[in-house]
Amino acid sequence: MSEETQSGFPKGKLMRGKRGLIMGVANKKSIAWGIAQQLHAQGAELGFTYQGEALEKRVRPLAESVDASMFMPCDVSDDASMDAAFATVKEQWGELDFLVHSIGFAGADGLKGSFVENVTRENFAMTMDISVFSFVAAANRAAPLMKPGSAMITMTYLGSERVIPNYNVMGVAKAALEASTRYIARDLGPKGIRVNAISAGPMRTLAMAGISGGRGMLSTGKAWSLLKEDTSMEGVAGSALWLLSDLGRSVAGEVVHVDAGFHAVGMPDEDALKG
Ligand code: NAD
Ligand code: 0WE
Repeated sequence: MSEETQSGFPKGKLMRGKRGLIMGVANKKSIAWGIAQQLHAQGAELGFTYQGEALEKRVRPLAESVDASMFMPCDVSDDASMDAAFATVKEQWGELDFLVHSIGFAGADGLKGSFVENVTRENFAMTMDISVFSFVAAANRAAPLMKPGSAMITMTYLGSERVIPNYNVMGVAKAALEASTRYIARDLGPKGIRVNAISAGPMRTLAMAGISGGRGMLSTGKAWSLLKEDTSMEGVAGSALWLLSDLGRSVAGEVVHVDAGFHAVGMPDEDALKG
C-alpha cells in the first residue's frame, strides 16, 4: 500500500529534485492547489505566485503547508509584476524545472447571453490579455531558466472547441490559449522543454461559483460523461503530474482532456436525455 500525505495524494518520488512555480492558487478549491499538493506529495519543491494583496492571507497558509520556498505576488496583467516574480525565481533558484499556469478571467458581461451582442472591445482584449497572453509572457520568462527535461502546463476547457452556453468570450480565449500552447511548444521544443494543456471538465472552484446554470452544467456533465461522474481534482492533478514529470517524455503541444470522457460523446445515453 502506498503511504498517503495529509492531502490524500499518495506519496512518491516522481518529482524529487524538481523545482517549479505554481501560478493561480486563489483558495483551497483552486485547480492549481490540487496540482500543487500532488506535486508536493511526489517530492517537488514549490514556489507560488498569487494575484495580489487581497489573496495573500488565503494563499499563504496553503503555501506554508507544502513547505513552499517562494511566495510572491504576480499580477499577470502587469509586465513589471511579471518581471519581478521571475527575477525572484532567478535569484533564489537560478533554475526552474516546471511551470503551472492556472489563470483565467473574463468580465461578467462576457460570460452571459449573447456573445456577439454582449462582448465589448475592452472585455475581449482584457480576457485575452489575462487568460492567454499571460501564459505566453510567463513561458517567455520561464524558458531561459529551464534546462532540457523541463515542462509547462496550462489549464483549458472544452468551450474552446465547441459552443457551451454562456462560456462565450472565455471559449474564444481558450481556443487562443490552446493554439498558443502549440506555438510555445514549437519554440521551446528544441530546448527540450515540453509544453502542454489540460482540458478539465467543470469543477467546483471560485471561477465556477458565480456562473448562472453552473449547477445544471455539473449534473448534465455527469449524466452525459462516459464515466458517469464529475471530473475529480485527483484526476486533473494526476495528469498534471504525468505531464510535468519524466513520465510525460515525448508529449508536447498536446491538449489532454480530463473530463470523465465528456468530450468524446456525440449523443448522450437515453437516460441522460430523460434526466
Ligand atoms: P480559481 O478562481 O481558483 O483560479 C483562477 C486564478 O486566476 C485565481 O487564482 C486568480 O487569482 C487568478 N487570476 C485572475 N486574474 C489574475 C491576474 N490578473 N493576475 C494573476 N492571477 C490572476 O479557478 P480555477 O477553476 O482553479 O481556474 C484555474 C484555471 O482552470 C483557469 O484557467 C480556468 O479557466 C481553468 N479551468 C477551470 C475549470 C473549472 O470548471 N473550474 C475547468 C477547466 C479549466
Ligand atoms: O474557465 C472557467 C471559468 C473562467 C471564468 C469564470 C469567471 C466567473 C466570475 C473566467 N472569468 C470569470 N469572471 C467572473 O467574473 N471554467 C471552465 C468554468 C466555467 O465557467 C463558465 C462555464 C464553466 C464550465 C462560464 C459559463 C459557462 C460555463
